[in-house]
Amino acid sequence: MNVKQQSVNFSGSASSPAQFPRDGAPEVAFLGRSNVGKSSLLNALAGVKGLARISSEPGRTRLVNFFRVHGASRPGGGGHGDFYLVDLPGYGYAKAPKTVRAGWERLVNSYLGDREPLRLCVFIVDARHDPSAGDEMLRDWLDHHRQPYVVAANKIDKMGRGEARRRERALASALGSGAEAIIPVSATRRTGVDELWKTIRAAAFDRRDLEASE
Ligand SMILES: Nc1nc2c(ncn2[C@@H]2O[C@H](COP(=O)(O)OP(=O)(O)O)[C@@H](O)[C@H]2O)c(=O)[nH]1
Ligand SMILES: [Mg+2]
Repeated sequence: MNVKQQSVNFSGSASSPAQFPRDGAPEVAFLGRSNVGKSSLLNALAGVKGLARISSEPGRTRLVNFFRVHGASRPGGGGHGDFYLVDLPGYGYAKAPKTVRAGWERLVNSYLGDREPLRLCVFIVDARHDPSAGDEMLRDWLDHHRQPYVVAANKIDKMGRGEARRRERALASALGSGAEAIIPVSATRRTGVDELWKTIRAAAFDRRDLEASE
């Protein structure tokens, strides 16, 4: 990829589908429970510290945040273009009131069920733990809406290599066969971040999204 030409910047927040972008640029969505490292991973991918605010108050972010990637290239050549990284609100914050949870379900379900530009979901889990009830709910939604997704198993810096491999296998069997791949990552150490970025660009730049210029 041409690192010099690529840049990522915050594009806007939405509290309802009416506020989602309308330019039709492809989207790759990030989903996972609160505190799993979603913002950290977005920052690691963008290479910009503090782009997606790393929250010290889990559960507070209830908006869908759009980050526009400018001038990214398709892995293996074949063109370049713009797309959005979409940061969806996290789930599983125990103290969240019922009304907040219901609002989350509505917003995320409407996004997953009816978003034409969506090309891939990055489902982030904590590599150390088996899927939570919220993770299983999200997996069922992704399957139900037939959304392609990869699992990013984050925080592998907290374990050795043997344990990381064991956890990868455990997550693969716990999450079922719906995932296209399980990618072990560490947002803090940037482990696996390049591989994830490549997967994201390949999905975003489906041939139909590319400009004619090569
Ligand atoms: N050890 C470790 N900590 C991480 C990693 N990614 C995120 N964190 C920490 O986990 C906490 C939650 O991160 P954040 O990105 O705000 O999670 P979000 O709620 O999913 O957006 C923060 O204290 C991060 O520093 C990682 O790969 N390894
Ligand atoms: Mg966050």
